[in-house]
Amino acid sequence: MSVITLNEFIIERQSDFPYAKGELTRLLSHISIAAKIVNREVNKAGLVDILGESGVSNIQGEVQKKLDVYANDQFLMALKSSAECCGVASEENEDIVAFEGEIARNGKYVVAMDPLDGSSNIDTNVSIGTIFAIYRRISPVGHLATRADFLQEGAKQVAAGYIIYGSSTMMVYTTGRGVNGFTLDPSIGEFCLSHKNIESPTSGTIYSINEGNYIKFPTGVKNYLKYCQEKDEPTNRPYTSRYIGSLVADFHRNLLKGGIFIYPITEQNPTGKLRLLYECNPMAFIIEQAGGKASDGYETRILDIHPDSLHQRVPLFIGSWNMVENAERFVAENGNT
Ligand code: AHM
Ligand code: MG
Repeated sequence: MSVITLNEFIIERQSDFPYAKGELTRLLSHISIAAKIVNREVNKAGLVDILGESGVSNIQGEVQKKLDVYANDQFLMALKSSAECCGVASEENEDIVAFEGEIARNGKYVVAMDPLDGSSNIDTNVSIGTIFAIYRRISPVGHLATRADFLQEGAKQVAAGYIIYGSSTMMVYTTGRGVNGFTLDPSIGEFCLSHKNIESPTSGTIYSINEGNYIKFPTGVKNYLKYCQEKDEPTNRPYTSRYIGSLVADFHRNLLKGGIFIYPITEQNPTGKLRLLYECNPMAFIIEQAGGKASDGYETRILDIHPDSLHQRVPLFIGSWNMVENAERFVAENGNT
């Protein structure tokens, strides 16, 4: 049986990319190496004293776990040494990290990332992930990266992807020519093409939302949930509720099976919880490339939102096209209440 590794695939597809000079190839390849290193640590996390809280809070006041810090360090190192990336915006760093040194300053790309998403699930052996978005810088090559390089609409992404550290480890990415998934074969240490040209079903029967926040949901979201739970055989309702609490894992399941993930505004998070730059935008790029839809629930496409700040939060409605459109309709009928 012939196996196509991630690196072979990236090189094969290099000519698809409008600026193909091997730069993006090297960048993606460095991300995949860091992913393997993080995967190794995730897998042995229960065995060594790496679990538990590191005692420092990130800028959003959430307590960082040790693996968050470890993953952040690994990806920063890999991106810096790729020589293609001049700076990183990470969930774990308040400001951008602009790489010093002539080689890095000559990099044409910046990366926004959540190095370890779903961190509340780390110490219970539940799937977690890494999410990344790659942009071409707008500041001049040869200089330090600037914040403006990262504050671009999601529609400007040149590539985006995620790694899911689950029952198996996968990397899924797009460069705007469809979505492909690679499963890590631990026996050879390579990501191998396992999910070619992923297309998300236009409709599905799964809805994913933290229903613990129900009382404070906008009326339109409450009504949509009631719709999901009502019996109606022609539309396959009631739907099934599935919520892991790791965006990557919830998204990945719904991408393959068909479903909708919603993180609306709540009392605790009045503008939504998930971060535009490194959680919503990359997932929105991927779902659109797979034939699905991503919006803020108020008919604004996620990829069209112009970011004002690095850690901006937005509501997220994402998944199968028909389901997202239907949920938007429920929200539109009730306004923002
Ligand atoms: P994190 O980046 O601190 O891990 O938070 C993001 C996570 C997402 O993975 C997940 O979809 C969401 O937070 C779950 O939030 P909640 O626990 O409020 O349902
Ligand atoms: Mg995180």
